[in-house]
Amino acid sequence: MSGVEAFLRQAELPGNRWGERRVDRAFALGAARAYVPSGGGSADGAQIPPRRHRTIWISDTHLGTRGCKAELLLNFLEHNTCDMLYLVGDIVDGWRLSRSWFWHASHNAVIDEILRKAHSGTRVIYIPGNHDEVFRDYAGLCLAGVELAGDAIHETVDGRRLLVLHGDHFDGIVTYARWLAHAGDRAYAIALRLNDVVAALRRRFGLPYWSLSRWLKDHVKNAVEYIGRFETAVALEAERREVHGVVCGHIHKAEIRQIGNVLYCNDGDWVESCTALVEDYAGKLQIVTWTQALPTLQPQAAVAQAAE
Ligand SMILES: [Mn+2]
Repeated sequence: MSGVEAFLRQAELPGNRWGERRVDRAFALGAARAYVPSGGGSADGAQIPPRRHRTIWISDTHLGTRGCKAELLLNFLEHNTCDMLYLVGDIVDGWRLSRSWFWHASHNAVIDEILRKAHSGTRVIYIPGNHDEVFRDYAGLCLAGVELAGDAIHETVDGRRLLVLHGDHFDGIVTYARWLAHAGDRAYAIALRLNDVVAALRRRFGLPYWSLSRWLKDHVKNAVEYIGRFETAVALEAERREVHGVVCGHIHKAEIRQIGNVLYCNDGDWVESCTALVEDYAGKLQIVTWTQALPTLQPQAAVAQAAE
């Protein structure tokens, strides 16, 4: 039994069909790497030193659903190291409706890579979201080297205190146009499927990845309003907790901006925008969009982007 199986069995997840879909890690990694166009054989990362960060935050990976960009996520995790890794909720999804449970070899590889980080010195803190709320019952425990928490206070290297939480608790306050901004709604699922069609077409024509659903969020008035209200609600909570800033996920919209006295950070997602929030050793916070960072690993992709 692998570490991750032990991890999940311990949690006694309903509808866990892990055993049926088990594949060995070598195959999983091979399949995942085959997805990324190799661009001169550099995609295996052998010659590329990983980028070092003090802290990485990722959320809304939605492993267990078709929408998860697990291959890109695995590639990101393999090329980026950190002292602390925060998993800010909605990491695994889909087990409540077993019909929609989708588990690919690359999804296993992502979990294995996270556990590998945990076992080789990275402190991994998992703050469950609404799609993986089953783990909320285990807050305070450490499973397979991963610390579970309801929320957390992160201190940056320059001494700022950041409240880290998923963000779904603010849904009750914010009720505008969730259909687009909230993962799990039917319209959102349709937008994501359309997104994949667009992505496949663009790949066919050698164009870089571009997210339709992200574009909609930026341009549809209701969604823009919803996102604004969500961000304000989260910032108010941070102010109430007397911290310098907040890191959350949930709405699949990466952002770093000042809201009043609070630095609002959202690490985005891995179903459409493929983003992470990172802190360097000077305390500088930054959003990494892995679909843009990839061309530096892949010369061919970089050419395609330049030609657009
Ligand atoms: Mn969520």
